[in-house]
Amino acid sequence: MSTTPVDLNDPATDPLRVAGLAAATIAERTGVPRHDVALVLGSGWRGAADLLGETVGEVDSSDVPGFHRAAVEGHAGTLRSVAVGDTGPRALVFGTRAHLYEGRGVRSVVHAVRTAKAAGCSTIVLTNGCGGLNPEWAAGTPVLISDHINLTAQSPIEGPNFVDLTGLYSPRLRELARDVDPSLGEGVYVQFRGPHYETPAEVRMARILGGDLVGMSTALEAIAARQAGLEVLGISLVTNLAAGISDQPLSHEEVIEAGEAAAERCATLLASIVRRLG
Ligand code: 8IG
Repeated sequence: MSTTPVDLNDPATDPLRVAGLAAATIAERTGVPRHDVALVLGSGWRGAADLLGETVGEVDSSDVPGFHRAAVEGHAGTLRSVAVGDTGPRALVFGTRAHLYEGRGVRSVVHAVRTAKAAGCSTIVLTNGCGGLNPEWAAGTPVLISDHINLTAQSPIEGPNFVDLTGLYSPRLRELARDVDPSLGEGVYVQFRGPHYETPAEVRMARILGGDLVGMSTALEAIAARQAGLEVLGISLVTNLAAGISDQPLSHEEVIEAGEAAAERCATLLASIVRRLG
C-alpha cells in the first residue's frame, strides 16, 4: 500500500497535521490506538526492538505520511508497536531516523518525534551511535546524554517560540537509567551536520566547548520533543573514538562492527529501562 506523498517542506504544510496523519496510519496498521513511550533506535541499538517485548504490529515507514525509506545501511526502515510485558508500556519503536545531512529539512528530521506525540506518547528515548571524546570510553560504551550543544545552526521550532531547554535530558529518567546500570557515565552531546566526520581540530573545538560526544542526530529531535512536552531520555553508544582522539582513521564499517559487538548490552539496557517506564 502506498500513501499520497506529503511535502513536509511546503510552507503551506502544517507539520503537526502530517504528524497526526502519521499517528492515525500507525494506529490503523498496528491495531494499537495509542502508545506510551517512543524509541528512536540509532546505530548499534536496533537489536533492542526484539528484546523489548512482543511486536504486535509492524509498518513500513515509507507507508506512513511524512516518512521516507532509510538512507543509511544498518538503519531498519520499519515502525513497530511493541507490548512491553502485560503491564508495561506500549512502545512505538522507530527503527529508522531522518538525518539533517539527507537534505530533507528539519521538519523531516523531527517528524518521528511529532508523530510519537500525536500517537499518545509522553516519553521518548532517543538513542544514537556517536564518536567519543573521552579516551576512557572504549568503542561499545553506552553513555547517558546530560545535555547538548547544537552546532547545526538550525532549529525545529518555527516562529517566535522561545522554548526553554533547561533539564531537556530528564534528570529523573537519567537517574532511573543509572538505577538499572550504575556504571553508566554521562556526557554532553555535540550535534554536527555531517555526513563527514569531524576533523581532529573540530573535535578539539568540541572538547573546548564542553562536549563529550560527537554525532549527527538527536539534538534537533530533543528540542522538538521538549516543544511537544515529551520527557526525553538520550543514550549514546560510543562506536568510535572521535577523530584525532585515537591514531586510527574513522570508518563506517568500524562503527557498524562496534555496534554489533555492543548490541546485546544495549538491547538489555534499553529493555530494562523501558520496562520501568510503565
Ligand atoms: I556512529 O565520530 C558516529 N557518528 N559527527 N562523529 C560524528 N558522528 C558520528 C561519529 C563521529 N561516529
